Amino acid sequence: MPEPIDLYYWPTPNGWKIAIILEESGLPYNIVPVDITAGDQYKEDFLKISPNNKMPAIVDPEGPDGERISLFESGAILIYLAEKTGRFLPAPARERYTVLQWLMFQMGHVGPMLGQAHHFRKYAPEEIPYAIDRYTNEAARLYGVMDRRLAGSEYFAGAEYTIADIAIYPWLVSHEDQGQRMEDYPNLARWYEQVGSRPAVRRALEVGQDLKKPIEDLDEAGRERLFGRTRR
Ligand SMILES: N[C@@H](CCC(=O)N[C@@H](CS)C(=O)NCC(=O)O)C(=O)O
Repeated sequence: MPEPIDLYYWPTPNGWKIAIILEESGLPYNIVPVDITAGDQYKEDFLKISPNNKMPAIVDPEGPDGERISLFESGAILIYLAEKTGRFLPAPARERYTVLQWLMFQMGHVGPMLGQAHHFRKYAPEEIPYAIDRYTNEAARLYGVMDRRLAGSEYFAGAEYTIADIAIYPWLVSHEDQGQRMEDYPNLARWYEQVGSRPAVRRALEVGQDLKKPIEDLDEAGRERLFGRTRR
């Protein structure tokens, strides 16, 4: 049995990605909570692992050379765990690049833009119509791109479920908060249902739910730590 991986985690879409691949692959892991509402992401020991002060991050005592390895950025962690387990990232070059292409699409667009849509629609202290329109429109454009891709493909990278699906799914869980209706995107809705009914995905979305504090309940200091101008 391999040694457990430490998953530095808070129950958010980027955290869920790694919980999903760990649940799918059956690798043993420990949760190390990083309460991003309490400022844990700025603690010195965490910054040594994740210098951009974001979770998720992992520490695997058994890296590729048998030595301890730490990694931040969920896309890199997904690639690492897929290569470690030999699952969810096919080896043949053409298939592999197709997966990486959709994974990068998630990292560069789906995560950042849907995150902004959610933020300006739900958490911004004042209503800014320009920002709400800009990011809601961008969210709709991205949902359209995904819907068209899934019209001709069972999963994002083809016939197989891969780390591209694992990366994208968690970001669509809050589609209503991004101003989107799943019924407007029938191919995406079919995929969303299919991926969301996988037992490992359902288990992963429950990981650390007991830790979660609704952002609406944060006090002024907590909001400042998460969204404010003085963040370092
Ligand atoms: N590109 C990063 C984004 C990670 C990220 O944005 N994490 C957020 C929570 S979803 C976080 O840790 N926020 C804390 C902060 O910004 O201080 C990844 O995919 O790992």
